[in-house]
Amino acid sequence: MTSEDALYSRPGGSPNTFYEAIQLIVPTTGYYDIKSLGTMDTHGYLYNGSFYPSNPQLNQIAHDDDSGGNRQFKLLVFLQAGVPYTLVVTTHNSLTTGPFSVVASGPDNIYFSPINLVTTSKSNKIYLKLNRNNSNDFFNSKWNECFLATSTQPPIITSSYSNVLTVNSAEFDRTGNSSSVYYYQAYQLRVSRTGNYTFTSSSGMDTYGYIYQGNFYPTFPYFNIHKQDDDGTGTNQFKLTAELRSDITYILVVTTFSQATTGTFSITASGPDYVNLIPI
Ligand SMILES: [Ca+2]
Ligand SMILES: [Ca+2]
Repeated sequence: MTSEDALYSRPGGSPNTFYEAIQLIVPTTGYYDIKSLGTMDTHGYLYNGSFYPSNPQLNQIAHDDDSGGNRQFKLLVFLQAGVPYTLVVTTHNSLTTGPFSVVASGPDNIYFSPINLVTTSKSNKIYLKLNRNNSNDFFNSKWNECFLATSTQPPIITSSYSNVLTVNSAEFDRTGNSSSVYYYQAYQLRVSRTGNYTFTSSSGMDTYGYIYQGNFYPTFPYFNIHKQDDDGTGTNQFKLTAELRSDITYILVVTTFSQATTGTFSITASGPDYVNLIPI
């Protein structure tokens, strides 16, 4: 869900919620289970045929808010083979954006097709996991390929984190000389899927970023460095691209090029799965 998505007024709910409309069709008639995964509070609506944002109750046949647990929708619906339906994913609150996934199970594949996905970056945002056997542990089964009709790329999931460096922040001398003061914010960094991840800063400060593998020792700043970068974005902002393994804990350290610099910053992380950053 991004700010490029369309807005509408959710029935009985918040005005100005972003939504994604996804066309679906099944080759076999039967009960299908469709739910969202993510951290946003989602709603799911199913429509028989087309969805009209200006009249969102027309054609509606199912709606759910939180049956999937963790504020995720879960729709158990009886779908007729060969009949086009529209799944609308939106959020409980206004103007909410973030990544989400849709997973489905049933007696056969569900074929999804995005309706209002207009850019390639957006086409990577939703991915779907299907299980033909409808077994109880399908959430633990392997991810299939992206089922979005327009996507040939693996999913790219982006998350953002903001923070501030102040005179009360932790300090170290990133040059290792113990003679200078650089404020920093350290994060415990874990991923649940091994792969290449990119971390980019955005700030009025000239930032400097490090990824440490295992422990970070402020008095030995060169020890355990996995990646470091100063100006990889070309605008004084760091851009760290690194392969991260799911079985290793890393430390991301955000600091500055010059000494004793304070200010706000944000970090955008992208990769094949969610990135969990915990300030430490
Ligand atoms: Ca919900
Ligand atoms: Ca820099």
